Amino acid sequence: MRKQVIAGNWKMNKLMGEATQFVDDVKGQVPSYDQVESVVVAPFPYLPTLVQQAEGTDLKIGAQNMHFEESGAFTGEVSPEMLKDLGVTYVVLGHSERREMFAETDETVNKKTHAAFKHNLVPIVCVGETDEQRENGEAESVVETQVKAALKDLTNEQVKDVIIAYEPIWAIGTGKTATAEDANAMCASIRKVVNEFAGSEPAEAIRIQYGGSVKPANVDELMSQSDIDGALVGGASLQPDSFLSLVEAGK
Ligand code: G2H
Repeated sequence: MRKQVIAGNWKMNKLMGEATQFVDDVKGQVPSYDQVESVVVAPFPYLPTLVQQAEGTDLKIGAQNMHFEESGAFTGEVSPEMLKDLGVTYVVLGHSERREMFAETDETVNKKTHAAFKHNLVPIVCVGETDEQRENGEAESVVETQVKAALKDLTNEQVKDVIIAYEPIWAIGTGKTATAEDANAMCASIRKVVNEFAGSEPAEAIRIQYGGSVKPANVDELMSQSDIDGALVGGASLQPDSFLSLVEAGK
């Protein structure tokens, strides 16, 4: 039985006061970590404060990106060790917005995934096809290429601990959600790719989230699918009540 992971990706939203208020509001109300992993994925400046606020609760804190190098002349970047040092638990890698706007590639996503394991951070690796690729019948092959590239040269034990977030780009922030059946079909196809790539044990263990306009109204149906093990949620994760309904659906 795979434990669901519900992560709220705040993207570039909220000021410090709003961020801390949010964590105060939800930290005592999220389900037990044994039942579901509830994660707030916050902007870098808020991470140290939010980690301290959430300490000892069932709420975990994640980052939205990081560099793969340990340290050095990389102006504006944040290293894996810096995140670990702050007590961050999860890191989102290769979100489509970073692939599209900040030149993230399959190769950098793979390097970052290795770096995450080196520093005991749980990687949430995002994959997904564009509208055009789906219309051309290429969705599965595009996602297969991204998954194989991200997992390249990981050990099977590491593959088990990766979280993949399947986010069809046409469903992100658009209000369009993949049907639960379509989302599940792609998550099942990703699991098949992992099976071919690393064997049945990692394929059964790896968690695959769906992301793209997930909200309280559709989360139950999505989470009840056989191959969907959680959600990466943007817009609907910004309000405490909405975030709490989403994490409840992961139980
Ligand atoms: C996809 C998702 C969060 P939203 O980017 O990663 O955003 O739920 O707003 O579509």
